[in-house]
Amino acid sequence: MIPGVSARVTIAIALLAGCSDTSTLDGPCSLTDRCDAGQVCDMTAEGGPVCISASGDLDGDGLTNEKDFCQHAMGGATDEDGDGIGDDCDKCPIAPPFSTVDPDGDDVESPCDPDPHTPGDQILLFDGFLNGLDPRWKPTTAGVWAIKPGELVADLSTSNPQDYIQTNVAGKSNISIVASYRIDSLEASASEHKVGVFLDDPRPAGVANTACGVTKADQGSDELVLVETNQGAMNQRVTGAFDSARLYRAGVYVTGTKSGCAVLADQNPLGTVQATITPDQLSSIGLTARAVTVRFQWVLVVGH
Ligand SMILES: [Ca+2]
Ligand SMILES: [Ca+2]
Ligand SMILES: [Ca+2]
Ligand SMILES: [Ca+2]
Repeated sequence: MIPGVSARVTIAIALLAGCSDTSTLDGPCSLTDRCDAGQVCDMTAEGGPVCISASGDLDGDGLTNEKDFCQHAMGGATDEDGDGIGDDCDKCPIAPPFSTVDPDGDDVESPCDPDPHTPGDQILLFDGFLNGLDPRWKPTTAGVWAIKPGELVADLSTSNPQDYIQTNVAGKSNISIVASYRIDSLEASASEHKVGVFLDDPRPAGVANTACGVTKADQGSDELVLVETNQGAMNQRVTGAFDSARLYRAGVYVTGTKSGCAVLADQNPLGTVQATITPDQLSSIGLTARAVTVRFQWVLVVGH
C-alpha cells in the first residue's frame, strides 16, 4: 500500500466561490456566505476569508481578483477541487478543506501527503489540465495527447505502440506521483492495453525507474495491477481495471529501496503491489497509455 494513497479517499465536490449581497466590503465570507456584487471572497486572507473588490489585483500578479484563486501568491487561475483556493496555493489541490489536517506542519495536507507524520514534503507539481497543456509536458507522439476541457486525453485507439507524456520536477529520493483518470475505450485489435504513471532518473548515470498501472492482454482475461522497476516487477490479478463507468487513481511511491504501486477504482482499492528499486533521486515523471483512450483529470507529484 502506498502511504497516503488510501487516505486520499476524497470526493471533489464542485463548490463555487461566489458572492451575494449579504456582506459589506472586507466583511467575512465563505463558499456559502457570499459577498456583495462587485466583490469576491478572498479565501486565503491571513485572518480568514474576507470580501475584496472584484476588480483589483491584490497580489499584482496580473490576475484580477475575480479571476485569482490565490490572492496572496503568484498564479491562482485554476481551482481543481472547487474549494475556492487556487491550485497554485492549495495545500492539497485534490481535496476540499472540510477537515484539513497537516499533523507534521509541512504545508502538504494529509490527503495529499504521502507521509502526514514526517515533515518536509512539498507539492512538486500539480496539473489539473484546466488551462491548456503546460509546455513543460513533452509527449512522445504529440498527436496522441490533447487537452479537452479540464482533461488530458490520450487517444491510442488506433495506435498499438505505448506512448508517453513526461516532464521534470526537482529530484527527490522520496517521491510519489498520483493521477486520476477515466477509460473511454479499448482498441480491440491490440494485443495489450495499458494505463499508468512512472518515475525515472534521467541523468546519464541514472538507473532507477519505476512504473505503476494496469494492464490487460487482449487474448486472455487477466487484468493486472503491475509495478515495474529497474530491479524487477510484481503484479496482482484484478477485475474491473478498464471499466469506462469507473473513476480510477493510479499512484506510485518510491522511498529508499522500495517502490509501491496502488490503483483505486471509485476510491476503493483495486490492487497494490511492491517491488525493490535502486535508491536514487527521481526527477522525470509521466503518464503512459497503450491501445486505449484515456482521460486524465489531474496529476499530483509530492516529494521530500
Ligand atoms: Ca492577482
Ligand atoms: Ca494570485
Ligand atoms: Ca483548490
Ligand atoms: Ca509530510
